[in-house]
Order: sequence, then structure tokens, then C-alpha cells
Amino acid sequence: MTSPVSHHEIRDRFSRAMSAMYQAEVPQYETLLELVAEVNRETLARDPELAARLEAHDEMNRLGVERHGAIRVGTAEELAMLRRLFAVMGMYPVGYYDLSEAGVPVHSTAFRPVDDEALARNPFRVFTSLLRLELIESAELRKRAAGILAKRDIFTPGARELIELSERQGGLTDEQADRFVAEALETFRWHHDATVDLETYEALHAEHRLIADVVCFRGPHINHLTPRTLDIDEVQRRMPAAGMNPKEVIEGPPRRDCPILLRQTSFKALEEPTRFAGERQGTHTARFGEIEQRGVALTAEGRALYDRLLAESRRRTNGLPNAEHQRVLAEVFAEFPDTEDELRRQGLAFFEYRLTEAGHEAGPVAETELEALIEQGLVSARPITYEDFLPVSAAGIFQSNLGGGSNDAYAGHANREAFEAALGAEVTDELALYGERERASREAVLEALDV
Ligand code: OOG
Ligand code: NI
Repeated sequence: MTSPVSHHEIRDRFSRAMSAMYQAEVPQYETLLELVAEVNRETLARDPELAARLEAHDEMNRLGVERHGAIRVGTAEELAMLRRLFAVMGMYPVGYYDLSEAGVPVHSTAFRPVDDEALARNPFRVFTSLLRLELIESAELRKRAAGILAKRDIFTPGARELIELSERQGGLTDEQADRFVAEALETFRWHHDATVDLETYEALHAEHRLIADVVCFRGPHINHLTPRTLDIDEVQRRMPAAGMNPKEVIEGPPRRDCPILLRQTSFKALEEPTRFAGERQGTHTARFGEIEQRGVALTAEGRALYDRLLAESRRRTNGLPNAEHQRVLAEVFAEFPDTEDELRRQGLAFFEYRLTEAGHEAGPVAETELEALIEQGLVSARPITYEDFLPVSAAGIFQSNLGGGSNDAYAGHANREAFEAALGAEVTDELALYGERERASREAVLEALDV
């Protein structure tokens, strides 16, 4: 094959094409992008230290292109083919998310780039959920949904050909990559026409709105895209003036000096005119816009502390408006150390180690303790950004856009094995990825210092 283009280049082209398509489909998303860019600009101007840090950490370049999206599919075959489609762009399944716990009949993974260079170039991720028809109680409805899904093909023949070509050749040429992007995009396009009649839609909708969303259309339309903001509280505050209806509360941890994990909010899904079989006009509500603010990835210990504090605050925040919700969260999370040094010393967060200039110049060093080397100014530690998602937050995003629909009967059905069987591959453990990055950087630093 003549000069293949890199997976990263294809992912970059695809994420831009997807964003352009979604801006055309959902003009409010374009407004959201403008608002996020404005707040990011202001935040960086106000906080030169943050600007310098992002620059030094290779994060400035990716900020403008960074986003994630989400889709929902109906069958194992669809999920397995998506895995192959995303692999063409260097995106691999990371993490298993059980949403049944939150009353939503799906389980999910995130397709995303995994290595440092790929993440720095364009960290585009797609949160991908598989509908779990087995959780629907009515056998009749289950059969009906499965029958409808069996009849559709969500991929164009061109996309299938190019995926196979890429697998055979080990990549795509420039021209093939452009065709791939155009063909792959078709899978995620919105269709105003449902594939079923209104009566079928309503029956599935009555079981769970999400089931109707997955089953009644030609494909897994992208249901939101999410740019990365540096100040989520400010964007949330400005949304109404920009004509957007924000969800009630920001999901995730509170505002902190050292941001951890992920905070998210969205504008609510729009009610869109939909034509059903038999020329009946109706509406469907699925598509929205989301924003996220990312912080440091937590170790298993840090995550356990986060989960405990989140559970504790949820008992106290139920139903509170955002300002109160955030105040209670901040109170409960006061227990979570909020300096980089403490997060590191207590092993709560992942860091990447590098030699400082002094470290580069130092000769062989006898000290073997990283903390001592940091104190001596030979080594610096920088927080590793969290690249994944949070199940409780994801459930909050699902629910605020599904009219609060949740069903306790779905709970307690995590089934990673079944998900991986459908996917045709194992999902990578996200903690292992961060741990490996930290470990490799520690070894490289110690080796360079010849300790
Ligand atoms: C996915 C919701 C989860 C996130 O950012 O946590 C999500 C969906 O609504 O399909 O996107
Ligand atoms: Ni999202």
C-alpha cells in the first residue's frame, strides 16, 4: 500500500467531520461550542499559570479539538462491527460501565485512543452502549424489538469494505481514509423517519424511552457531542442567556483547586419532529449537547474515597438546585485532599514523573525515594488526566435526557462477560492503563538518574 495515513489522522478527520455534521443537525450544539471557547479563552487569560501548565503538559493543542460523543446500539453484531470501525481510527474499548444499576437497560464501554501520543493528538472518545433486551420483562415486546433490529444494517456497504480493506492492508491511504470518514459518518447520522409505526414506537417507549430510541431508527444517531471546558460552573451559568436549557445539576465531584476525574453537565434533549410509518407525524426526544471538565485520574484508593463521598453526598443532595447541591458536595468532599502533593503522597491519584532541568544535569544520584527526589528538585510530578467516564454521572446524563426514566427492576445485572462476548473482545481496564503510565515514567526517571 502506498503511504498509509496514521490512525490518529483518520480519527482527527472523523471527529471534525462528526462535529461539523452535528453542528448542522443541532444548531444549539454550535452555540455551545462558541460558549465553551469563549469561557476557555477567558479562563486562560485570567489564569496564566493554568495556561502554562496546559502548554507544558501537551494539553493546549488538544483542548480545541477535544470532545466525546455517545451512541447506543441494539445488537451484538452492531457492537462488534463498531469495534472494528473504531479500530481503523485507533480507538479501542476501555472500561465496562453497568448502567442497569441506575435503572437504564444498557451496558457500555468507551472507544478511545490509549497511548500518550494518540491522546495528545486527538483524544476523541465515543461512549457506546448496548441495549439489553434481556432485561425487558414482556416476552412479546422483546421479540418485537429483536425482530425490528434484525432487519436493519447500520453500516453502509462502503464502510464495511473500507474496514475490511484497512484490516487487510494494515491501514488506509489518504484517499481511502477520506472515503472511510464519509462512509462511517453515515452510521451516526440523524434520520427524521422512524422505521416503525407510531403504535410500535409508543409501546417500546412505554417500556423505556431508550428502547424506542435504539430500536425505531435506521441507525445509532450520535446523541450528543461534548467539548472540554476549563470552567464548567461558568458555562452552566451562562447557558440560559445563550438560549440553552441546562440540566439541573453538574454531575461528578465539586469544584476544587486540584480537579479530579470528570465533571459534566448538558443542555436538555430537544423534541424533534419525526415521521412514522403510515405517514403519521410525531416527535422524538434524544439529542442534546454536553460539556465536561477533566481532572486527574484516581488510583483504586482514590476512586474508593470518591465513591464513598459521592454516595454520602447523594443522600443529602437529592432534589437540591445546583448551587445548594454544589455547596453540600464541597462540604462532604472537604475530606478529599486537595493539593497535588497530598494526592500523590497518599497514593490517591496517578502522576507522571519527569526529570527537571536540574535532574537532567545531575550526575548519578544515590537517592532512590521519588518523594525525596521531588523535594530535591530533580524530579517533577504532573497529574495524569482522567480520560474515561463515571457510571453514576453517565446515569445522571442519561436520565436528565430521558425524562427521568429509570426502572429499579433492571438493577443488579452487571454482566461484563456478556458485553465482551457481544463486543468480540475484552475491554481494557482503565486503571491498568494509568498505572502502567505512572510506572513507566517512574522507571525511566530512576534509570536516567542512575539510582
Ligand atoms: C450516554 C450517556 C453517558 C457521559 O458522558 O457520561 C455519557 C448516552 O446518553 O447515550 O455520555
Ligand atoms: Ni457524554
